Amino acid sequence: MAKKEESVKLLGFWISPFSRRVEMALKLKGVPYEYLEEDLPKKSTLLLELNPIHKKVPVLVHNDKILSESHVILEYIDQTWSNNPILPQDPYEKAMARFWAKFVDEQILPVGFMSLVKAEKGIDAAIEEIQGLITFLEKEITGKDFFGGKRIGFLDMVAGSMIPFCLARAWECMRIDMIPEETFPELNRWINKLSEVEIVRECIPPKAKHIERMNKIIERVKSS
Ligand SMILES: N[C@@H](CCC(=O)N[C@@H](CS)C(=O)NCC(=O)O)C(=O)O
Repeated sequence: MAKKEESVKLLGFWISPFSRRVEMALKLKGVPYEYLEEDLPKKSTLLLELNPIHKKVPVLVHNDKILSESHVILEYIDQTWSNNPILPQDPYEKAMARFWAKFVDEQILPVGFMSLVKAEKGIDAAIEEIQGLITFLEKEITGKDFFGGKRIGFLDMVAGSMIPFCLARAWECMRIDMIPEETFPELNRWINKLSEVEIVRECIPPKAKHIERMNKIIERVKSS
């Protein structure tokens, strides 16, 4: 828990999966924090001052320390508040959690959104490519409750904020069943379990409002 004199502030944006995962971590640790909502694509002067390099949310301000980039922030939170560990202790498992988290953000996200919406090689080719990537996660979750084992951890926060509660909503707008139960039974089981976790439920964007905003973003990307 945060000590009394500590100040923890999070600059975020409601539909940002990167912000959502940081909130999950703070809630899991029971750290009190002040949430400052950005209004993207407009950016506050505060955001530009705190994150002049990337100019993106999330930004965590812990007392006089400023952190950006969600994976870095999650690791910082995990090491600063040691209760309810987020990353595995075992060095190999820790490295693997980081590896798969990068895979989600750097490979699944661009193909699962931009390439799909643009569909330059056709929609079927884009779906096949995304499902090929998702198959790796299906194998990874097989036999486990969560990626983190019995409880949610680093990869659950990264993949959970990104896949079921962000990309899947874009796929729904496009009427695509990207993760059908028959093909991805283990991932569907994981998504159902994740949806029951209190802190996850508290952090995911309200669905109807999210879908409405996603439709607008998709239209903007299509016409760009
Ligand atoms: N790699 C960053 C990505 C953060 C990110 O892309 N944030 C988006 C919101 S979802 C943002 O602030 N975008 C503003 C912009 O690109 O100008 C992280 O893990 O935190």
